[in-house]
Amino acid sequence: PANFSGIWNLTTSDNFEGYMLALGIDFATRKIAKMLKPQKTIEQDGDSFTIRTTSTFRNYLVQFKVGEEFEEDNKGLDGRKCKSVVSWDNDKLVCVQTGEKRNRGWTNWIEGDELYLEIRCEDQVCNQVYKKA
Ligand code: RET
Repeated sequence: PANFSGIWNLTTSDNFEGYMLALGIDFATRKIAKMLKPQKTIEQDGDSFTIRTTSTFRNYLVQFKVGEEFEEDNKGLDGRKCKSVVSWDNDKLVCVQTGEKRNRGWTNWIEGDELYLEIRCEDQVCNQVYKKA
């Protein structure tokens, strides 16, 4: 399958505000968060992943093995706990985050030197593009 390892810098982000609203993120946090240009640092060892989202404001860490359900606490985001599981859909990484929020999850894939990330919550979809550093 695909190799996501590397450092990726945000270039474009569409409807991050809608996604944050769906998560119930407060106004002050949204104002700061939408100005950020986060960086993703991905370490992939076969089906084991460490994905670090870092910014000047707040960081988020998620670690998982494809196909193994894990508890995700979403600390620093909305703080809700989810039972999450990531699977391969061809060369796309698809995460389903089961919890209080309906239709919550994300999909990650690579095209050339760009990383695409679609993040979903309820009826909101945010699309981001990251460029390889
Ligand atoms: C930041 C800043 C504080 C507010 C919010 C954030 C959102 C982080 C998100 C991370 C998603 C990570 C994923 C990793 C797997 O590929 C930037 C920490 C709301 C949405 C999907």
